[in-house]
Amino acid sequence: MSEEWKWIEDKVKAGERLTREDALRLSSNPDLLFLGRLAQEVKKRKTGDQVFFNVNRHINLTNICSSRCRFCAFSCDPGDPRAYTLTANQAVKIVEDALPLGITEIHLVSALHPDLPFAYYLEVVKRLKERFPHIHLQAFTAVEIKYFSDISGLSIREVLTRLQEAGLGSMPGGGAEIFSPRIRAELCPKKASGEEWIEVMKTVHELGIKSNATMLFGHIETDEEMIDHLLQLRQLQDDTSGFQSFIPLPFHPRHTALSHLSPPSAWEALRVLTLSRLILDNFPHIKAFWIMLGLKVAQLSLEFGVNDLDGTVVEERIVHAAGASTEKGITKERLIEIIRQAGKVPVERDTLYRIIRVY
Ligand code: V47
Repeated sequence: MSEEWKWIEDKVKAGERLTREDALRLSSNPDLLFLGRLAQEVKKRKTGDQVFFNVNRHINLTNICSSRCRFCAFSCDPGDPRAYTLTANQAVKIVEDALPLGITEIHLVSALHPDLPFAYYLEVVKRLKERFPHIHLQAFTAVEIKYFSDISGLSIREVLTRLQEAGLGSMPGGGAEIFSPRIRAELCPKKASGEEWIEVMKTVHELGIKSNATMLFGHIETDEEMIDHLLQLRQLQDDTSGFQSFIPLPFHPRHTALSHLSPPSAWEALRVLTLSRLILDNFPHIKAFWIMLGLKVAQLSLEFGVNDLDGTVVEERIVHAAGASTEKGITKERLIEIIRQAGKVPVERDTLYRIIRVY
């Protein structure tokens, strides 16, 4: 690497925090292998050669959604032939069927359903926890929590406390998209703003609930908007330390209102993963959601700052509605093989990153 970029190498080696200006400068560097080496250095410092994975089952309770974000091909209006809503019994049955896989986590998200009351979500959580007390329930995005507050008239804190009492263990990082008001006005004007997402997460962390954070990239965002998204997350993490992992999600345009856009390339995905690892110095884990990245890019990402692979999943609906051609799930054995092939040490974890087994 030329002298021009030595400053960043020095900063990363010294463990110094990147400024907004540093991040912007770095985002203009097209040398992906250089970025990857830097990100890998940060990752090694945090978790060595270990790569975490978990055995989980994703469940989407309904696809009927009043938000109808332009990037989403999964949601639909009531009355649409694709519309479905699971009963609590059906959700229980789905988990029962997944028990032989040895799942330790249920990843449960819903949509902004126009008619279902908050009591429905509480009931599902309660039933799942009663029936499967040993399985961790990671449920509902910050956007949904804000919506539950709106429809129930309860405060955000009260909504969270009731869900916690019913059995919620932690929260996924969805609904963050890109915090920029320009992007949200363009893509998802009907749901919680970036500021509201951050406010909800602040309360989540204050209550001692751990969460993840995501970013949807590869649509109409600029590098500046992406970096500001990362910096807002870094600031909140400084304040609360409540985030466990960060998951950049590559946009899949098929069947969405943005189907004229090309999906982000492998190069772009790896670039975003490396920048995330370098900027989010206070996040313990950067996670590759292989379902959206594709297994091949997800495996390569283990050389570009990623230390966590999600997961067995079993059934995924959101990006498969948007044309994803990946499998909907994967076996634990295959995840282990993929990590080993990349020269890393597979570590099965639970949702709170406690080690279950090192392979
Ligand atoms: O918020 C929606 C994204 C998210 C599309 O926290 C799309 O561990 C690509 O957040 N193309 C939901 N992405 C999924 C999510 C998630 C996934 C895995 C792990 C975790 C975690 C969280 O999916 C939404 C949105 O950003 N999304 N439509 C699309 N067409």
